[in-house]
Amino acid sequence: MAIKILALNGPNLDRLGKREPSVYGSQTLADIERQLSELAARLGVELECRQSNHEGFLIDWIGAAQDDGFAGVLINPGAYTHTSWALHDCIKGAGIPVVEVHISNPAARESFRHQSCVAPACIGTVAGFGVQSYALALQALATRLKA
Ligand code: CA2
Repeated sequence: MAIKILALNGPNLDRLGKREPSVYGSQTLADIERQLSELAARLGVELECRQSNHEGFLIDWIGAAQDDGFAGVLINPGAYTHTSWALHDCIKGAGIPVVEVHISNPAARESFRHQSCVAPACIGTVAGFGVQSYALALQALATRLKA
């Protein structure tokens, strides 16, 4: 059975490519998801991509991921990264590895972005490599799941 990975994007990431290209690049979320799906096929894993602006949807999806047959999760939680202990708790209880992804490097930005609520619950974080952060995170997670 193929390894299934769930790729989640949080609030405002549906607007990528439309604003702030100097920080987040000019690719849209659809571009990123297409490239990530192509990479997943090359890596021999199945990928499902979802986005929500609502914290509760992200929590529901992570909470159900293992029962839904996913072996791991990639998540860019957007600004919930810095506020959501609810996401932290659900990642802790997910039962499968979760990797945090960021396009920018939050540690090099405003001080309110320096804390990640989700990082302590994740197996790792990839940040600061532009949209390539997603590909690096997928490669790392797929390697971990195949090991
Ligand atoms: O660097 C990242 O990936 C972030 O998760 C992006 C979040 C930000 O709050 C985090 O600190 C770091 C924000 C995403 C908002 O993206 C927009 C893109 C275009 C237009 C408006 C927002």
